[in-house]
Amino acid sequence: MQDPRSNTHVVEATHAQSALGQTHPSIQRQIWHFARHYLEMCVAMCLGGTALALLVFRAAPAVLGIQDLRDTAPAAALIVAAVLYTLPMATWMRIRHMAWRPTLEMSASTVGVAVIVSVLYGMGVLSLATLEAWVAAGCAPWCAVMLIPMLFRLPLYTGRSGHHAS
Ligand SMILES: [Cu+2]
Repeated sequence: MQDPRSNTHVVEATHAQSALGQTHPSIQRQIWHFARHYLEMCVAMCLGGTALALLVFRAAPAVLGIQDLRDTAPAAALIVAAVLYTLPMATWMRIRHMAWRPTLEMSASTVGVAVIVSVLYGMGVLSLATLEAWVAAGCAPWCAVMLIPMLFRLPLYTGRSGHHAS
Protein backbone atom coordinates (compact mmCIF):
# COMPACT_ATOMS: atom_id res chain seq x y z
CA MET A 1 0.00 0.00 0.00
CA GLN A 2 1.34 3.38 -0.97
CA ASP A 3 0.11 6.83 -0.11
CA PRO A 4 -0.61 8.48 -3.49
CA ARG A 5 0.32 11.86 -2.02
CA SER A 6 3.86 10.81 -1.19
CA ASN A 7 4.18 9.60 -4.79
CA THR A 8 3.19 13.05 -6.08
CA HIS A 9 5.83 14.65 -3.90
CA VAL A 10 8.53 12.46 -5.33
CA VAL A 11 7.50 13.48 -8.86
CA GLU A 12 7.50 17.17 -7.91
CA ALA A 13 10.91 16.92 -6.33
CA THR A 14 12.36 15.32 -9.46
CA HIS A 15 10.95 18.11 -11.62
CA ALA A 16 12.25 20.82 -9.33
CA GLN A 17 15.67 19.25 -9.39
CA SER A 18 15.86 19.19 -13.18
CA ALA A 19 14.49 22.75 -13.36
CA LEU A 20 17.28 23.87 -11.03
CA GLY A 21 19.90 23.46 -13.66
CA GLN A 22 21.58 20.16 -14.14
CA THR A 23 19.58 19.53 -17.34
CA HIS A 24 18.94 23.13 -18.35
CA PRO A 25 21.26 23.87 -21.29
CA SER A 26 22.28 27.35 -22.45
CA ILE A 27 20.51 29.02 -25.39
CA GLN A 28 23.45 28.30 -27.70
CA ARG A 29 23.39 24.65 -26.68
CA GLN A 30 19.63 24.52 -27.25
CA ILE A 31 19.98 26.05 -30.74
CA TRP A 32 22.81 23.64 -31.54
CA HIS A 33 20.78 20.70 -30.25
CA PHE A 34 17.83 21.73 -32.42
CA ALA A 35 19.96 22.35 -35.53
CA ARG A 36 21.98 19.16 -35.14
CA HIS A 37 18.86 17.08 -34.66
CA TYR A 38 17.23 18.73 -37.67
CA LEU A 39 20.27 18.20 -39.90
CA GLU A 40 20.56 14.57 -38.83
CA MET A 41 16.96 13.92 -39.80
CA CYS A 42 17.42 15.79 -43.11
CA VAL A 43 20.49 13.72 -43.96
CA ALA A 44 18.63 10.52 -43.11
CA MET A 45 15.76 11.63 -45.34
CA CYS A 46 17.89 12.78 -48.25
CA LEU A 47 20.28 9.81 -48.29
CA GLY A 48 17.90 7.02 -47.28
CA GLY A 49 14.86 8.43 -49.04
CA THR A 50 16.69 9.13 -52.30
CA ALA A 51 17.97 5.55 -52.33
CA LEU A 52 14.50 4.17 -51.63
CA ALA A 53 12.92 6.45 -54.26
CA LEU A 54 15.43 5.30 -56.88
CA LEU A 55 14.61 1.72 -55.99
CA VAL A 56 10.83 2.13 -56.07
CA PHE A 57 10.47 4.60 -58.95
CA ARG A 58 13.33 3.52 -61.21
CA ALA A 59 14.90 0.14 -60.42
CA ALA A 60 11.76 -1.85 -59.60
CA PRO A 61 9.73 -0.63 -62.62
CA ALA A 62 12.73 -1.33 -64.90
CA VAL A 63 13.02 -4.87 -63.56
CA LEU A 64 9.28 -5.47 -63.65
CA GLY A 65 8.91 -3.80 -67.03
CA ILE A 66 6.33 -1.30 -65.82
CA GLN A 67 6.19 2.46 -66.04
CA ASP A 68 7.47 4.95 -63.50
CA LEU A 69 4.65 5.76 -61.09
CA ARG A 70 5.69 9.41 -61.26
CA ASP A 71 4.60 9.44 -64.92
CA THR A 72 1.47 7.33 -64.63
CA ALA A 73 0.06 8.63 -61.32
CA PRO A 74 1.99 11.68 -60.06
CA ALA A 75 -0.42 12.38 -57.18
CA ALA A 76 -0.03 8.85 -55.81
CA ALA A 77 3.72 9.08 -56.49
CA LEU A 78 3.97 12.15 -54.27
CA ILE A 79 2.40 10.28 -51.34
CA VAL A 80 4.62 7.25 -51.97
CA ALA A 81 7.65 9.57 -52.12
CA ALA A 82 6.70 11.18 -48.81
CA VAL A 83 6.48 7.74 -47.20
CA LEU A 84 9.84 6.69 -48.71
CA TYR A 85 11.58 9.84 -47.44
CA THR A 86 9.88 9.57 -44.05
CA LEU A 87 10.84 5.95 -43.35
CA PRO A 88 14.61 6.49 -42.96
CA MET A 89 13.99 9.69 -40.98
CA ALA A 90 11.64 7.90 -38.56
CA THR A 91 14.10 5.02 -38.29
CA TRP A 92 16.84 7.49 -37.42
CA MET A 93 14.63 9.14 -34.77
CA ARG A 94 14.10 5.73 -33.16
CA ILE A 95 17.84 5.01 -33.32
CA ARG A 96 18.36 8.32 -31.51
CA HIS A 97 15.97 7.12 -28.78
CA MET A 98 13.14 9.48 -29.62
CA ALA A 99 9.77 8.34 -28.29
CA TRP A 100 7.19 6.89 -30.65
CA ARG A 101 4.87 9.85 -30.28
CA PRO A 102 7.11 12.62 -31.72
CA THR A 103 8.36 10.13 -34.32
CA LEU A 104 4.83 9.37 -35.48
CA GLU A 105 3.80 13.03 -35.30
CA MET A 106 6.62 14.00 -37.60
CA SER A 107 5.88 11.12 -39.97
CA ALA A 108 2.22 12.15 -40.05
CA SER A 109 3.24 15.74 -40.86
CA THR A 110 5.27 14.86 -43.94
CA VAL A 111 2.86 12.24 -45.27
CA GLY A 112 -0.07 14.50 -44.35
CA VAL A 113 1.31 17.40 -46.38
CA ALA A 114 1.79 15.03 -49.34
CA VAL A 115 -1.83 13.91 -49.06
CA ILE A 116 -3.03 17.54 -48.89
CA VAL A 117 -0.99 18.54 -51.95
CA SER A 118 -2.26 15.49 -53.87
CA VAL A 119 -5.86 16.23 -52.92
CA LEU A 120 -5.48 19.90 -53.94
CA TYR A 121 -4.13 18.68 -57.29
CA GLY A 122 -7.07 16.30 -57.62
CA MET A 123 -9.46 19.18 -56.92
CA GLY A 124 -7.80 21.25 -59.60
CA VAL A 125 -6.44 23.83 -57.14
CA LEU A 126 -2.83 22.93 -57.96
CA SER A 127 -1.58 22.43 -61.52
CA LEU A 128 0.20 19.35 -62.80
CA ALA A 129 3.36 21.46 -63.09
CA THR A 130 3.17 22.29 -59.36
CA LEU A 131 2.61 18.66 -58.43
CA GLU A 132 5.52 17.57 -60.62
CA ALA A 133 7.71 20.20 -59.01
CA TRP A 134 6.90 18.71 -55.58
CA VAL A 135 7.77 15.23 -56.83
CA ALA A 136 10.96 16.45 -58.51
CA ALA A 137 12.10 18.30 -55.39
CA GLY A 138 13.12 15.02 -53.74
CA CYS A 139 13.79 15.36 -50.02
CA ALA A 140 13.62 19.18 -49.89
CA PRO A 141 9.88 19.62 -49.17
CA TRP A 142 9.91 16.93 -46.47
CA CYS A 143 12.94 18.45 -44.78
CA ALA A 144 11.09 21.77 -44.71
CA VAL A 145 7.86 20.24 -43.38
CA MET A 146 9.76 18.67 -40.46
CA LEU A 147 10.25 22.14 -39.00
CA ILE A 148 6.52 22.40 -38.24
CA PRO A 149 6.28 19.53 -35.71
CA MET A 150 9.69 20.58 -34.36
CA LEU A 151 8.44 24.08 -33.55
CA PHE A 152 5.47 22.56 -31.72
CA ARG A 153 7.85 20.53 -29.58
CA LEU A 154 10.67 22.97 -28.90
CA PRO A 155 11.50 21.64 -25.40
CA LEU A 156 12.07 18.19 -26.89
CA TYR A 157 14.15 19.27 -29.89
CA THR A 158 16.20 21.86 -28.03
CA GLY A 159 17.13 19.25 -25.44
CA ARG A 160 15.38 21.11 -22.62
CA SER A 161 13.26 18.10 -21.76
CA GLY A 162 16.30 15.83 -21.81
CA HIS A 163 14.83 13.05 -23.92
CA HIS A 164 18.19 11.70 -24.96
CA ALA A 165 19.70 8.99 -22.86
CA SER A 166 23.20 10.27 -23.60
CU1 LIG B 1 12.18 13.49 -37.49
